[in-house]
Amino acid sequence: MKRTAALLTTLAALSVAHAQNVPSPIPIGIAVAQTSKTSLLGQEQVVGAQLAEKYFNARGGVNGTPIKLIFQDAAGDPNTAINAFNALINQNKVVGIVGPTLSTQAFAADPIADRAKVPVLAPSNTAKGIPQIGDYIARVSAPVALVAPNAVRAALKLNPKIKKVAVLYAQDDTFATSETGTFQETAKSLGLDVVTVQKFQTTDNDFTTQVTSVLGANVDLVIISGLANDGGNLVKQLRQLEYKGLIIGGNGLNTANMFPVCGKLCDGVIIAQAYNPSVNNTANKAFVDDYRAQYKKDPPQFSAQAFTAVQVFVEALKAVDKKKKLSTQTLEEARVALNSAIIAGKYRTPLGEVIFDKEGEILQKTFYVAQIKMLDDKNGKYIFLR
Ligand code: 1QQ
Repeated sequence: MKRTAALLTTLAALSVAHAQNVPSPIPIGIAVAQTSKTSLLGQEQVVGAQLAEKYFNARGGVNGTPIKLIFQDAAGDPNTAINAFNALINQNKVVGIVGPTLSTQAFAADPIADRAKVPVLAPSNTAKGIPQIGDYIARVSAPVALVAPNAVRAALKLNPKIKKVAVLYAQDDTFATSETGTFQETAKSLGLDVVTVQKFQTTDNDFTTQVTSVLGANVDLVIISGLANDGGNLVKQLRQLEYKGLIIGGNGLNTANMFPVCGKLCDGVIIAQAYNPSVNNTANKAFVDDYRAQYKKDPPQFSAQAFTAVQVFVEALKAVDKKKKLSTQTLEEARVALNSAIIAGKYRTPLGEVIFDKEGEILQKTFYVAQIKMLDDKNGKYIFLR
């Protein structure tokens, strides 16, 4: 028994001594929602990341060494995100992680990567406080506090007579709770009256109680902070019960995968965007062309943000590799260097020019607003208002 223990200690010491160098291809982890209801958002991220892998590998990868994306399904819960992060860090030995999909998950999983000194690029975590989770956490998804107000301003432009507002939010989602705060402050600062605030759960399907309150309050704008499935059902039930005014959806409703949920009744929903397919630079043009060739439509925000996260990793890895060949660096060494390089770089991405502040917060200049135009029961498109 004692001998076995001694042997194990020796083996452990040996494996530390032979700490692994960065392999070729260079493994980058992707931990987004591939299953669960959150996959309505995550599927678009998978596509964006894959397009980036193909695009950058076709252009020499990291100074001649290809990258390889390794997917671990982070699904929709904090625990499933934690499992995906652990697998990527300890088994797949990735240099960095793109993920998870939800802020709620990020608050649980990011501290694990931070403690392991593995850089994380959040592709869609927009709640307050994400980059502040730790030194190794940065995001390419602009904070909701900057993006969401644009939707309220756009709604007022469409209907300057708006006065009374109803606000609804999913109280079991950290992001939705963060976002509704922003929406409510914005509405008030623009002189609107928030006459009712209704709560729901992301797992709810029946919104009769909330819709009845909204109709009773006689509002001309409804603002929803939830996720795609619950948000879509809420839109549907508002329209079925004859709510006629404008509807703003938050970032959790920002996917074409919501279209089959509310069908034609999704028509007219206004959603602020951190991406516009008309961004004029090389990376975005290639991204839009590749996406259109495959899906016959314009790419959505979540795909563009995932593409951008992979791009930032690739370009920061190039900078690290230039200083010292990645193949001669241990994984631990490379992860630390990569983290510093991310913050130091400047990137021309589908989102436009991306730089970070020293905490890892994205400094993005331009935001947009789009309105859903349904073409039939399942398909629709985003018309950009600005
Ligand atoms: C967050 C979000 C999600 C709703 C986008 C996938 O913005 O959780 O922060």
